[in-house]
Amino acid sequence: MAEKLTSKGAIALEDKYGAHNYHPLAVVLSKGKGAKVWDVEGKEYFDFLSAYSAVNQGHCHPKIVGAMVDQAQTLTLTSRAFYSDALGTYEKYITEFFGYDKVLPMNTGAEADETALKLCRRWAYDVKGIANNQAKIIVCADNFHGRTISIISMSTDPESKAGFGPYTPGFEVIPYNDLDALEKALEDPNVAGFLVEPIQGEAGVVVPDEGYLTKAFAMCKAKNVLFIADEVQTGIARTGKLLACDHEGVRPDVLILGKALSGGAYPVSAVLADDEVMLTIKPGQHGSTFGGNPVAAKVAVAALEVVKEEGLAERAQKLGEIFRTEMRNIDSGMVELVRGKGLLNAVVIRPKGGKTAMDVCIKMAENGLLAKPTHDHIIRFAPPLVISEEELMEAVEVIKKSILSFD
Ligand code: IF1
Repeated sequence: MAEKLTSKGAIALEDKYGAHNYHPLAVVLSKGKGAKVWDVEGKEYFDFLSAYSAVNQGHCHPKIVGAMVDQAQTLTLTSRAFYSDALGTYEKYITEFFGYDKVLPMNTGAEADETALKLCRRWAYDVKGIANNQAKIIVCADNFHGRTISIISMSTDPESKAGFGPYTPGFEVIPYNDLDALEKALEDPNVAGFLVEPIQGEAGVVVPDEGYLTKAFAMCKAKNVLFIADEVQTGIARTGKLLACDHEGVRPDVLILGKALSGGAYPVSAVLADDEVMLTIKPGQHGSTFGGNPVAAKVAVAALEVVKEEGLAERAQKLGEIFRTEMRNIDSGMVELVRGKGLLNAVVIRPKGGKTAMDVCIKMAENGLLAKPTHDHIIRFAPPLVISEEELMEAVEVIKKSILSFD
């Protein structure tokens, strides 16, 4: 009988045999259910990262896992060389769910972003009539859209970008939440698209001014430029609406989804658009081995049904307001700023006595709550949207106790 793995043993294995492309918190998880996870020693935690907002429906949701297991025992993968009885049904469901003509199914968020970039360029040449290889796509400083070479070519974060050149051309970077900069950039007739996060997640849950998305969308339409929303992190009810763009009633020309599209059970991503954009990619011009596979199709339908059946957007809206109020009431100089929408929130930590956001996260882990800083002083708090109000208040007490322990 193999001896039970300890946290220490698990960390040693990853250190010796795994690439060092992450520096995880020293917590080794082995079980998850709803808003909670447990480490290998059986210690219980509230999960306030939700795998960067992929586990909105809660860990191991029975409906999603059930759909996955059923399909996995029936037919896992056919490739798109053939049809399957799961894909069309899923495509109908998701396009009606979000209100678009068509969906292009992929696996990871980065692949969906790359797919959106390719659709934008094809639309530029075949529909807008921009000269070949001249299409430009506007992006925002401090963006995060994934880790592929073309996506980091758009990045302004040295950590994500440095040392991976040469970079893909055709991107113009403007400041986020700056309509004058966007208006100026849109003067270029070769601009085909504007790719934007409705709330910048990795930048530290940066919420733009009210009306920014509406005005940006209108400016793009006035210049026949595609408004492309990356809702990989903000979508699927996370910010208190089905999509973060719904807070302003903006309907993106191209919608990018990932993460919680599967409830964290399986890599599922998607790009949604109407025919004028989507049909610019012809058979054989794009694809992926696993894109739209039967398991992904069934998992995504189940994950989206859970969002509706359990009213996750309304929950996120209500519990998010409670959370931000509680955070703002913490009587500590370390709480500099609280911001967010729905259950995508961040607390900016003012260092105290040399103690930083990371020290707060380590203390919270000791006290039974998992969260991680993004950049030096910002802690993102994003629990599964199925967290109960009672659990949320328990978690608030853990956060308070941890922060006040430094006072
Ligand atoms: C990491 C955070 C980072 C995303 C948006 C596309 C993708 C992501 C808005 C790509 C992915 C993940 C990636 C993960 C950490 C996490 C993240 F913002 F969520 F915190 F890195 F910035 N668009 N975000 O947030 O989706 O290919 O990962 O499925 O790379 O460390 P993916």
